[in-house]
Amino acid sequence: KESRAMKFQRQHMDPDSYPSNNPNYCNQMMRRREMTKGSCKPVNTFIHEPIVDVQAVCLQGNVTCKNGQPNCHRSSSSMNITDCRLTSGSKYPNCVYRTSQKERHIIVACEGNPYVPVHFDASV
Ligand code: CPA
Repeated sequence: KESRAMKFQRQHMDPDSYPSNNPNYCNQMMRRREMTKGSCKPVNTFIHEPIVDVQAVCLQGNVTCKNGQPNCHRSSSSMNITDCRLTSGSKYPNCVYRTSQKERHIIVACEGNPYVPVHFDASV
């Protein structure tokens, strides 16, 4: 079974593709990473940094998560990310996304032992 840590990696990690200016990146990746099955996931962020650097965020500044839980962490450095947002006219099963490259601090929720990312909370 897929663990929550593995699910985070499937949904949010893409270390090997450097933010390209491919306007179809989100359309392709949201489908390839299985976020367009059953419904179109409305918002999703991909992180283009080494996995070790993203795991290390769990040891960085502690912040409150959007849901009020205390287990969120803000990266001390900004990271290369791609923000994928479902376009307003998009109708399942045709999930159409807007792709935007950004350099932001990321906020992730961490859990477990080892204490690793399990949820992407926000980019700031
Ligand atoms: P995901 O990381 O799979 O916010 C809803 C989804 O949208 C969320 O999915 C992340 C994504 N998103 C994004 N980029 C943004 C904004 C949103 O990618 N800029 O969440 C995994 C699971 O974690 C969900 O079932 C909800 C759960 N969760 C929420 N808060 C949590 C917490 N503090 N600790 C553990 N799990 C939490």
